[in-house]
Amino acid sequence: MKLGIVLSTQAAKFSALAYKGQLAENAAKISRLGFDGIELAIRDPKLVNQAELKYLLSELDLTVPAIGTGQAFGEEGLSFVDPDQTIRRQAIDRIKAQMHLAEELEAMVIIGLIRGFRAKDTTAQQTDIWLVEALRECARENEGVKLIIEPINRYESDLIGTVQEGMELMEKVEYPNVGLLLDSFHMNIEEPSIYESIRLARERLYHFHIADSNRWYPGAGHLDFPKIIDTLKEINYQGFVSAEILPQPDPDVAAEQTVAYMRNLI
Ligand code: LER
Ligand code: MN
Repeated sequence: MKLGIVLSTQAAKFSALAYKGQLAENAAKISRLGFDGIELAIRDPKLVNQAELKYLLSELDLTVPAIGTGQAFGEEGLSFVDPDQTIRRQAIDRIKAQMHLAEELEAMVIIGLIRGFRAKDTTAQQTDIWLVEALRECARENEGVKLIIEPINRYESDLIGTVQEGMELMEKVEYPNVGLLLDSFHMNIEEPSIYESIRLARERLYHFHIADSNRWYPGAGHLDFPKIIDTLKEINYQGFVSAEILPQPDPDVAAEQTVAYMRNLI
C-alpha cells in the first residue's frame, strides 16, 4: 500500500484538508515528510497549470492517485442531480475536464459531493436516473480513467451513504471503470461494520481515505487502524491510503503524525 495526503490546489471552504494552496511549497513539504503521493483537490482543472504541475510532480517523485472534485459543488453548486439541466450539464462537463487532467496524471477522479443532493420537489427515482445517466456519460467518455464513488455520511450528503448503496449504484452504471472510494471517517458513522464493508467492496475498491473518528490524523481518535489495514491487506488492496484530515493541531504536525503512525502499518 502507498501513503498519500490531500492537498487543495487552491483555497477552499472544505475543512478536512491539511494543506491548501501554495502548491509548490506544500508539495515539496509532503514529499520531504515521506508521502508517496498527493491527492489533489481541484475545483476546476482550468485553474491548474498542467505543465508546471507535471514538472513539479516529477521533480519531487510524487504520484497523484486521485483528483477530488467536490469543490465544484461546494463553491459553485454544480451537481449531477440538480433539477436545472444547465447545472447538470456543467457538472458532467466539469468531470469530463477532470478526466482529461486525470489521464495526463494517471490519476482517478473522485465522485463525492459533485453528485449533489436530492432537490425538494424531485422524486428519489428521478434523482437516481439523473445520477446514473451522468455517471454513464462520464464513464463512457474515457474508459481508461477510473471514476470512484465515495459513500459520504448522512450529515454531508443524502445520496449514497454506505458501501452497499455504492455497490448498487455501480451495478446500475455498469462500467468497469467505475469503482469505490471508501473513507474511514464516513464508514465509522454509516457502516454496520467497517471491516465487513471493506470486504463487500473487494476488487471494486480503488482508493481509500484515512482519517480518525474525529477526522484528525490516524491515531488521534478511536478507530482501529491496525485492523482496518489488516482487512485491506486481506482483500489484497494495493492502492493508496490517503489522509483527508483536519489541519489539527496544525497541518505539519497532522501530516507528520500520519506518516509516523501509518508507515508501520501499511
Ligand atoms: C471528500 O472526500 C469527503 O470525504 C467528504 O467529506 C466531502 O465533504
Ligand atoms: Mn473522503
